[in-house]
Amino acid sequence: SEKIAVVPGSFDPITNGHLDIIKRAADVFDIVYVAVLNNSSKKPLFTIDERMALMAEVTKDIPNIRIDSSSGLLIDYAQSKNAKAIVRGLRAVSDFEYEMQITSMNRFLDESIETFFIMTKNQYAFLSSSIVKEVAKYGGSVTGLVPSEVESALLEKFKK
Ligand code: COD
Repeated sequence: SEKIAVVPGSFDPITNGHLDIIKRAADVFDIVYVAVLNNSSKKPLFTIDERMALMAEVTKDIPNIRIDSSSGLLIDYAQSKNAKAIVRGLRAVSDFEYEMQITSMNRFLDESIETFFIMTKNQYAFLSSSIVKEVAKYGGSVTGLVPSEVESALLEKFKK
């Protein structure tokens, strides 16, 4: 049967680090749902629709990827898609504590859905949406850190 995975995140906006994780997940699983979700502890810059549109644009050449969103719990979403796996990316040690918390909570809610971690490539180890937004906000260049579509969207957002 088809192996289905969900790659969840805020993706506000998608960076090359996220994109790398998504591509690597799509190499392993038959179908990958990229779920653009709200993280209640973050205040988003882009709306869910804007984030989904950017995500669709930069993944359009990968046939087994589906872009989606949900306003509820990740685990309910994963169940609704019949997913066997949740895939997360890991950067530095700093991600570890937080990822452990989410993973054990999701396992408590449904222990049949396994969480897998893909370790970031060295060049993306210190890359985050927040740092990209910070630099773009003050007019710095983020070329090479995000897809060009995202770079344009950031320029547009911060245009005075
Ligand atoms: N290299 C590799 N991986 C990276 C990089 C990078 N440079 N940057 C980020 N990542 C990884 C992150 O570690 C994460 O795995 C993924 O990419 C997405 O990152 P973010 O920051 O966009 O997403 P988060 O961490 O804000 O996502 C949190 C969720 C939205 C998944 C979470 O809040 C959630 O599940 N919300 C829905 C409600 C819910 O179910 N809550 C209970 C969860 S216990």
